[in-house]
Amino acid sequence: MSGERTFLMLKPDAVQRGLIGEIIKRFEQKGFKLVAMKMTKETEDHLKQHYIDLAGKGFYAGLVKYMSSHPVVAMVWQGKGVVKTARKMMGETNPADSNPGTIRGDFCVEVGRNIIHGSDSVESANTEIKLWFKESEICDWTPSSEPYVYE
Ligand code: IDP
Ligand code: MG
Repeated sequence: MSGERTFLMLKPDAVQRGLIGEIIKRFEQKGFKLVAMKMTKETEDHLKQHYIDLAGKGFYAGLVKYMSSHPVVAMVWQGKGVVKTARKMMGETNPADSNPGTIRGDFCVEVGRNIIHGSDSVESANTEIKLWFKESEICDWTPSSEPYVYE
């Protein structure tokens, strides 16, 4: 089975709106494997680092403030093609452009309240996983369903 991993985060809006279970369910039912998860409230510095690529954007300061002011659910998911497929399952950055059936298409309206973060490449996934989790927090396990998800 693939060792590819992605970093997914349920943003404050997902937590406050009671959507944690609904969103996790989709990745679980797809067949991806949850290997790390924690509810956490991180510092502004941590979120600045997480969103460093957006540092030049007008919304950067507000985004960092929002994301560091409330708890989020940080997760690592593993599976074949999980980085790209998770992004497809999430929908577009702007919920208005997201198809029904995607997470952002089904559960949110505005770009600043788009409920979920997902790494956009394997490289950024590796960087983000290192930023959010210690190696000891990541659980290497084999689901009994594995032969029924992968041939
Ligand atoms: P992504 O989350 O789909 O990868 P990015 O372009 O990486 O999108 O932007 C990161 C986050 O910044 C978005 O998920 C959204 O919360 C926020 N964001 C992006 N563009 C805007 C904007 O135009 N206004 C407000 N917030 C934005
Ligand atoms: Mg992004």
